[in-house]
Amino acid sequence: MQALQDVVRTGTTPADLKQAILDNLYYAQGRIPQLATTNDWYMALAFAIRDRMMNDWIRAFARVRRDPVKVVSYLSAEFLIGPQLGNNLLNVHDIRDEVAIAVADLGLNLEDLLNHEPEPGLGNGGLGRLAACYMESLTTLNLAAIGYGIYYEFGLFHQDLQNGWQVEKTDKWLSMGNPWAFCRPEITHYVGTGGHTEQYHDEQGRFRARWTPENVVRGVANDIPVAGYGTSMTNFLRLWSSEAIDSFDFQAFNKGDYYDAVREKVASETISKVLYPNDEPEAGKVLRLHQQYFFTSCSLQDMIRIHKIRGCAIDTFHESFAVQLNDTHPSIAVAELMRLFVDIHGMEWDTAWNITQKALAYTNHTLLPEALEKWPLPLFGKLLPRHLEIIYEINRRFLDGVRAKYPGDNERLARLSLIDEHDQKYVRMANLATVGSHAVNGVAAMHSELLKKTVLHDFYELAPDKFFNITNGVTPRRWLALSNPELSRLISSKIGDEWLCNENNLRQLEPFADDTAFRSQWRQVKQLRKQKLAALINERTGIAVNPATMFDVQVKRLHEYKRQLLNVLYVITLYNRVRHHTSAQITPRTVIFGGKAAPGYFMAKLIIKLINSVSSTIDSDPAVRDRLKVVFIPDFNVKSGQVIYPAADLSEQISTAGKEASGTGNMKFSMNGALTIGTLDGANVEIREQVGAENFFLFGLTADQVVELKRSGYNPRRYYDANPELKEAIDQIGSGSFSSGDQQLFRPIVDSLLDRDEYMLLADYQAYVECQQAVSQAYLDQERWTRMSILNTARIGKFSSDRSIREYARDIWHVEPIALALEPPTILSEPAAR
Ligand code: 26W
Repeated sequence: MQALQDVVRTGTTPADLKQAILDNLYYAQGRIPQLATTNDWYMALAFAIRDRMMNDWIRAFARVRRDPVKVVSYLSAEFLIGPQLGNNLLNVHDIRDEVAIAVADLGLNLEDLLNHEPEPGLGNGGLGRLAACYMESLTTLNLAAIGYGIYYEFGLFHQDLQNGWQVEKTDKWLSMGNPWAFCRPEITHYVGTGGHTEQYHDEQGRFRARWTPENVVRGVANDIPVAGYGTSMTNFLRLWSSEAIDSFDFQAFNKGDYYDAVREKVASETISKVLYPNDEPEAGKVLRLHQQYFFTSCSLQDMIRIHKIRGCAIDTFHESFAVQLNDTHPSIAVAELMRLFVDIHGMEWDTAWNITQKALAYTNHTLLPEALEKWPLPLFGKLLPRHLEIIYEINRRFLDGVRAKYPGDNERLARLSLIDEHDQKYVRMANLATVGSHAVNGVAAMHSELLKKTVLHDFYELAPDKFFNITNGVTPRRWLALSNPELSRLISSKIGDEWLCNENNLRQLEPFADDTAFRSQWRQVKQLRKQKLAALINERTGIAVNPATMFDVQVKRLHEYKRQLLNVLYVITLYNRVRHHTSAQITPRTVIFGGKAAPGYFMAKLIIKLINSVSSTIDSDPAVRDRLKVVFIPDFNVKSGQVIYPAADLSEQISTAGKEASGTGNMKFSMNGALTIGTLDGANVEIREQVGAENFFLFGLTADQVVELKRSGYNPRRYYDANPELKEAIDQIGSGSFSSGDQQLFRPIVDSLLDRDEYMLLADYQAYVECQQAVSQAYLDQERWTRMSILNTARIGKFSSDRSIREYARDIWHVEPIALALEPPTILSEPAAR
C-alpha cells in the first residue's frame, strides 16, 4: 500500500486543486457551489491545502518519534502566526499560481479568500511574532521542533477608532471555525493548583514531598502544522486549551443550582480564554500566572510523555529536548521540571537539577524594569505551594554557591536571590530563569551587552560563559516573498530565487543599484505597493493619501519608549513651517501611524487620540493638506503589516537608545527597500552596520549619553525654553490647537514632557528635526534614494530568521538538521503515530 498518492488529496495541477476544492466543499463543508458562502469556499480551499501538508507532516513526525533526534521545544505564551492560507500556498510546494487558476476557474478570486481568513491574534507584538518567524525557519532548516503555547479562545483585541480614540473589540477568531488546527482530545495533561503539600520519608528513607492541589484542570492539545520553504519538513504548534475534568455537575443541576452545575467548567475554561493584551507593563494578575503555569506544565508533561514513547530513560531528557523559554513567561518551567523529575519520577535532586539546566535556555526580550516579571510571594505561594518550596531549595543551594565565591557580600546575595525581600516579597522570574538555564541570550548585540552590564550583571559575573547574543531575525518568506511578490519577482529576475532560503544571495543585488533601468523597475514596484496601501488606508479610514508623496511609516505597539510622540512633534513642526511659509519648498509627506495600546495604558491611548487630532487638523487646512497628511491605520496586525511594510519609503525606528531590545519591524522595512531614520538602539545598530552608514539616517543620543544625561540631572524644560519651534509645538498641544480649544485634553502629555520626559524626546528633538530635513532633501534625488533602497534590501540578509536559528542550533540547542529525503513514505495501513 503506497502513501496517499490520490490526486484529490495530493495533486497540485490547477485541475487537481479545483477538484480538491469542490470535493472539500461538498464533503467537508457539506455545501454545493450554488449555496456556498465565501467562508465555505475559504474552508474548502484551506482543507485542500491542508490535505497537501499531511504526507510530509505525518512522515516528519514518524521520523522524529522513531529516531531520538533532539527536538527544539519553543515555549512561548504568544505565537503571532498571522493568516495561514497565503503562507502555506508558498511553503507547500509554492502552488500560489496553480491555486489562483483553480480558484478563478471556479469563478472566485483568491485575493478575496485570502482576505477572508481571520487572523489568529495569539500575540501582542515583537515577542509573539518572533516566535512565529522562528518556527517557520526551524522547519525550513529541517530542525525538528514543537512550538508549545496557549490556544486562546479570544486573541488580541481588534482596535477600532471612535472619534480618534482606541476602542477595543473582542477577537472572536474561532467563530467561523479554524481549518488549520487539529484538536487532539486524547493528548491531554492534568494541571493542579492551590492546595497543600506534605513532607515524608519513603520506604528507602528518602525525603519526599507530596502535593495535593485544590483544583485540577485538563489541558487539551490543538496542533497547527508549520510548513517550511523548499523542504518537506513539517513541524507543528501544540497549543493547549483548558477544560474542566467534570464539565457538568449533575447533582447541582438536580438541586436546581444551574450556575453551580457549570461553575467548574467556566472556571477551568477561563485559563485559556483570552490573551493578556499587555506588551510590556506586567499585570501581576493571578490568572496570568495560572495561564503561564498551565501551558508550561502541559508542555513539560507532554515532552516527558514523548520521551518515554521513544523508549528513553527519564535521566536522558536533556538529550531529547532543547527547551527555549521565550522570555520569563514560561520560566516556572525551572521549578515544574524539578517537581516532575523529583516528586513524580523519584529522581535525586542533583541529577534532576543537572538535567534541568542542560535542557533549559532563556531569552530575554526587554530591559524595561516594569516588564521584568516578579510575583508577590503570597499570590505565588497560594497558587503554587510546592513550586515555592522547590524555589526556596533552589535558592538555598544557589546562594550557598554564591556565598562561597563572594563571602560576606550580602548586597550581591540580595541582588542574586530568587526572592526579592522588599515589602511583601516577590519571586524574581528572570533570576529563576537564569539560574535554571545553561544559556541566557539577548536579542540584539547592544541589548545583550546591556543585559550583561545592567539587569543580569551579577549573574554575568558569576557565569560569563552562560551569556550569548542571538540577534533577532524575520522570515523572508512571509515578509518579502509573500508580502511583496512583485519585488520578489524583480529580485529573482536578476539573481534567481535561491535567496529565499539562502539570504546571503541578496548581496548579488548590489551591482544593480548602479543600473538605471533596474532602479526604475524598483521604483515602479514601490509605487505599486504604495497604491495598494493607499487603497487599504482609504478603505479603513476614508482618507485618500497620495502615493506620489513620501510614505513615512511608524507601525508598532504604542509605548512611550518607542516615541511615537517625537514623530508627532516633528509633524507639528513641519505643519507650522508650511503654515508660516506657505511657499516653503517641502518634500510632500504622508505620515502613517499604526499600533495598538494596552487597554490599561492611559498615556499610550492619549497619544493615539493626539495623532488623530493632529491628522484631522492638518487635513482641514487647505494650505497644507496636499503637502502633509497624517493617518492612523486602525487594527495594525500581521495581515495589515504585509501591506504596510512593502509600501514604506521611510521606516521610523526612533526609540530612546537603550530601550528597544531589538525591534523586528525595522528589519521588515529594510528588507522591502525602505530607508531607516533611527537611533543607535537595538538592532538598528546592526542594520546600519550591514546596509552602510551612508544608507541610514542616524540621529540622537547614544545609550551611554542617555544614562549620563539622566545621571547629570536632565531638565527637559531647558530644551523647551531654548527651542522656539519645539516650544510652539508643545504650546499648541497644550493650548488646544488640536482639540478645538480644549486645554485639558492633552495636558497630561505636555506635563509629562516638561516635568519628566522619561524617554528624552526633548533632548533628541532638534537632532531628529534636522535628520528629517536630510531625509526630505535625499528624497528629492530619486535616483540616489532608489540606490540606497536597493542596497538596504541587498544587505539585509543577516536579519533573516534562518541566520538566527542557525546560531541558536549551533550555540545553545546543539541540534542538527534531519535529512528527510531518505525517509520512506508513510504506509497508510500502519497505525498513525500520535
Ligand atoms: C508581562 C507583560 C509582557 C508581555 C510581553 C512583558 C513583556 C513582553 C514582551 C517581552 C514584550 C516584547 O514583545 N518585547 C519585544 O520583543 C521583541 C522580540 O525580541 C524585540 O524585538 C523588541 O525590541 C521587544 O520590545
